[in-house]
Amino acid sequence: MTPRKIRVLVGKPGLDGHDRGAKVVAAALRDAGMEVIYTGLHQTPEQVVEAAVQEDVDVVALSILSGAHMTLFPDVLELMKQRGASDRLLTGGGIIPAEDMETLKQMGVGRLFGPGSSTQEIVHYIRDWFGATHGQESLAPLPPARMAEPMTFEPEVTPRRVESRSPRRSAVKVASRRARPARPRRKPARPRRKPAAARSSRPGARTASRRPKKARTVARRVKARKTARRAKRAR
Ligand code: B12
Repeated sequence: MTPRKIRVLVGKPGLDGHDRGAKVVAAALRDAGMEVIYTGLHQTPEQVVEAAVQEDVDVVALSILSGAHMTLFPDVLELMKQRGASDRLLTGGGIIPAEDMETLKQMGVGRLFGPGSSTQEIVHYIRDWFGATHGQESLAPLPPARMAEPMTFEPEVTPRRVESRSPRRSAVKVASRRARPARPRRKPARPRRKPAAARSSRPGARTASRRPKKARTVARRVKARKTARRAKRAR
């Protein structure tokens, strides 16, 4: 038999919205040379099994973090039997207690993986099952490991050493600061204007010039009105 790609359906059955694990596992299986179909969120067991039959996959891999694994795995397993797909592997992972993993295994479900499982372990488990079921000659070699992309972005938070001003606190503490591009240097400030009193040689200019312009105009008008009233009375 000629080697061929392993076909995997990654399914998210039920109301579970945790899709990070499913996407991480799907990406790891794809990087290991498998053909991966991801169903997306909120699928019924019927939809998952229908997609598996239509796509003729070797492996049905479910991700369940909602706690509904004891209903969803047996439902999918039963539907796979009904659709003549019981020779395919049903595996998966998520938040599944060890005793539930054991019970599901007794029912015919494959190995299940909990939080923190290595994706390489998952890849090897599926490859081992495929090799054992279809013969080692049907197993395509693993593609070369993908090199990690070099980091091209600036870290958002950079440590900064801050001198503490308080003698009671430790002399130096480490604070974090958002990394910002360096600000352009400010222009040197213009020399401040001399106060009006210093500029003017007129006596009394100091008090007058200190008042705001509007106040000065009002004061002048009041004075003029008073003088006019006095002149009227004198007449
Ligand atoms: C991130 C997170 C969220 C995010 C989800 C973001 C997203 N898009 O995925 C948000 C904030 C949305 C969220 C919401 C909720 N969450 Co939440 N969440 C988590 C948290 C902290 C981490 C999950 C995660 O992404 N891990 C990282 C991935 C890479 O790991 P993983 O999914 O576990 O996948 C690994 C394995 O499980 C396994 N695996 C998983 N899937 C598959 C599939 C296959 C095919 C295979 C082979 C292996 C495999 O391999 C993966 C690699 O190691 C967990 C706690 C925890 N430590 O697990 C709680 C947790 C899953 N959440 C929980 C809960 C209760 C909720 C909410 C109901 C809270 C609420 N009351 O609103 C909601 C439900 C939202 C919904 N619509 O379903 C509970 C679930 C309890 C349970 N089932 O018994 C947990 C366990 C927290 C807790 N300790 O109580 N959550």
